[in-house]
Amino acid sequence: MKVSVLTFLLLVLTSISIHPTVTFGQNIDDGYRAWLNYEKVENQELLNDYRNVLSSVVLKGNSPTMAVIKEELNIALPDLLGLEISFSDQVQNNGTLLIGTPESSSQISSLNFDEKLAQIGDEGYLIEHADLDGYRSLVITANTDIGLLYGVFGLLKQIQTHQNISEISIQSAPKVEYRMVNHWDNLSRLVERGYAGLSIWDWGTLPEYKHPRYTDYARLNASIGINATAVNNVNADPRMLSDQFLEKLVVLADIFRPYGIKVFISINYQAPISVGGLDTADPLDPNVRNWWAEKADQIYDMIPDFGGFLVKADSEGQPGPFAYDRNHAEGANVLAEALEPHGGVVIWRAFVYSPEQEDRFREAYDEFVPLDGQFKDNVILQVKNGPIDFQPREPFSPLFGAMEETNTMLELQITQEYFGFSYHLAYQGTLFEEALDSDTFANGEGSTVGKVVAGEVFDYEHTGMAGVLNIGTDRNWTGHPFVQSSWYAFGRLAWDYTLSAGEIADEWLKMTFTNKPEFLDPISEVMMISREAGVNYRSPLGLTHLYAQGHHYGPAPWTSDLPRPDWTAVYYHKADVDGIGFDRTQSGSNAIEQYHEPVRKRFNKIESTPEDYLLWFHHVDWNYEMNSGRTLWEELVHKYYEGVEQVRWMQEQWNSIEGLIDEHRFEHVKALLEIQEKDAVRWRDSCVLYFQTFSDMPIPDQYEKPEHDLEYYKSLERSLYIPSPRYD
Ligand code: BDP
Repeated sequence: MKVSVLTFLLLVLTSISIHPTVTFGQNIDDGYRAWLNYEKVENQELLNDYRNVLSSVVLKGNSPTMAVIKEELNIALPDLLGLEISFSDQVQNNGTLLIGTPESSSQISSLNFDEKLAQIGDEGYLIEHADLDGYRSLVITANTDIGLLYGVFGLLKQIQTHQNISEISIQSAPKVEYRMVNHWDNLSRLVERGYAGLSIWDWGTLPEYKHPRYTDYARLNASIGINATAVNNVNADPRMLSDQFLEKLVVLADIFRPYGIKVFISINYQAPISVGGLDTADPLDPNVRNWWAEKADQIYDMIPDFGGFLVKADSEGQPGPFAYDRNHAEGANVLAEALEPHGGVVIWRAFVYSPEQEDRFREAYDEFVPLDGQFKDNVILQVKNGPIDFQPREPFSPLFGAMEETNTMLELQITQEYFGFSYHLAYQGTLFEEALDSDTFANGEGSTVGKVVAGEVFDYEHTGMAGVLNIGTDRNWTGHPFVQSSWYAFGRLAWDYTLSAGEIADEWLKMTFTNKPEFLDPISEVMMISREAGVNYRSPLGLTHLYAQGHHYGPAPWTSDLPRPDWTAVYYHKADVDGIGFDRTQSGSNAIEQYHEPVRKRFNKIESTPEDYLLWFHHVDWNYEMNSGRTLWEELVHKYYEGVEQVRWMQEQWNSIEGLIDEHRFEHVKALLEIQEKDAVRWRDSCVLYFQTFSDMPIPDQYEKPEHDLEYYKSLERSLYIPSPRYD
């Protein structure tokens, strides 16, 4: 009997250790809480400090935003500090947190923060210590309740990242007006370039069912300063403007309002015909103008703080004003006119390219620069960071710095369309930082893209940054847990473009996982090299767009036979027996003329072009000597191999932190890194073997040899099923 009990126990124990993964019903960390994880502060000294400052909370004001502040503190502080918070009306003892505006709190107005408050606008906040009736208190104040909400998240971040708050004094305000996420969600709930499940907008159950996820979505966005969301795909279904969908939208707008988030929708330019029953969508037709004006009136009746329209027009087959011989400005202005009386804006995208253009790089600039000054003040031009399309590395789009009289905002991609979907770890913070720090020289040195976008170079009426955020119904929102970090980084940089990708990565890791240095040190390094690794194993040295057509996942540098040359890979790399790369210098397509000096001169000359951008601008001899002393061919091979080694290094680092975080997320990322390593090898071998057919040079001996021949890799393009394809 004894023996059998023992055997039984032994069996149970072994089965636990053999199957350590989670079973149904267990409370696992599935990543749903993202960076609002509020992990308990274990360090006793810090914990005491925090408790001393936060033992009671006084909230002033009764708005719905004050209610969500209370709710957030109720979620966060008990978890972080193991403390039930007591809310009171008055500061009564040391260690009170007082939250209010000068209007809602006479105590705050007596503190004379006027000068500071005058500098932080409607959304900024202050966190300060103050003596109130002889009690030492912590104060969060702002000009509006939304500012207070941002301040509360700001304070919680201090605690989540274990900062000393005994001497805290923070003044923070956003540098751009619209900090916006764009969803490419179809009404069918399939998400274009979405790799994390279905659309989080459950249109079928709206407006009746208010899924709790909508509130958590708002919390996550507000916590990083996002204040606008365009909820549907830029390849827009006209029915978004129908009464049926507008009623659903009202519910989302109501949920987001207390969090300071305005809703936008993407519109289809033909809507006056398909929804309105008119026989034209010509922007200069009086009936069309009238239709848009009435549509705007209707929307604002339903959603008084509606943000406006996001528009993809005359781009990739989307309808637009060209059909009526009207230009982008005429097309945008009719919408702007309709929204203007209500304070709305039109966000007009500049993502255009045309089969007639010899070099796709040039198209957006050529189409939009002649129209500078013709757009109404409530139009904002939304420009992708690079001239082509969210590639792993692009030089900055020359439109930044060229549109002196047209509000110009930046569009970045959070969803990893070109970075291995939700299967690869590729923190985009470093890419965003690189884009924002690029110097346009539009108004002398230091006219960075960040400054242009913040309206510090030209005097823009409206400013903004948009991030394409194709989150879905996956419990952790983004599929790969680390894609959350790019969402987080986007919000933080939209708030303040001067922050560094490194400090943001650190913050995110601490808030999402743990503050343990043994975890942070290696994994922040992993994050910081991850994007470069992705560049190296896909398209180093300024190569671009070597993807299999359609899904954009795997390599197909050999693609040559498609209805349009600018959809092929050979169009972009131009490899031949002499060399590789796209000549965009004066002797080539002369796209470099779109940049200001000295950028133009720098990219025009091979010697002064940074090697990371080399093949973006030059067709380079295979024997060209690189900075390392290697030939171009050797350097290219070296980079491809380096990319794979970097992924292997990332795997080692990740494996080394086992036990420091929860098992569920550990195992998930570990498995994804295995997929990434396999993919990286496939990318490397496909590209090196393919380019070798032109260079006719050997892969140097020190490198492992590709396991298969080129034909094999080509066959994978056809035979491998790629999950999560493009959904139209
Ligand atoms: C490309 C995507 C496509 C989008 C397009 C856009 O492949 O799905 O519709 O951008 O930004 O990157 O409009």
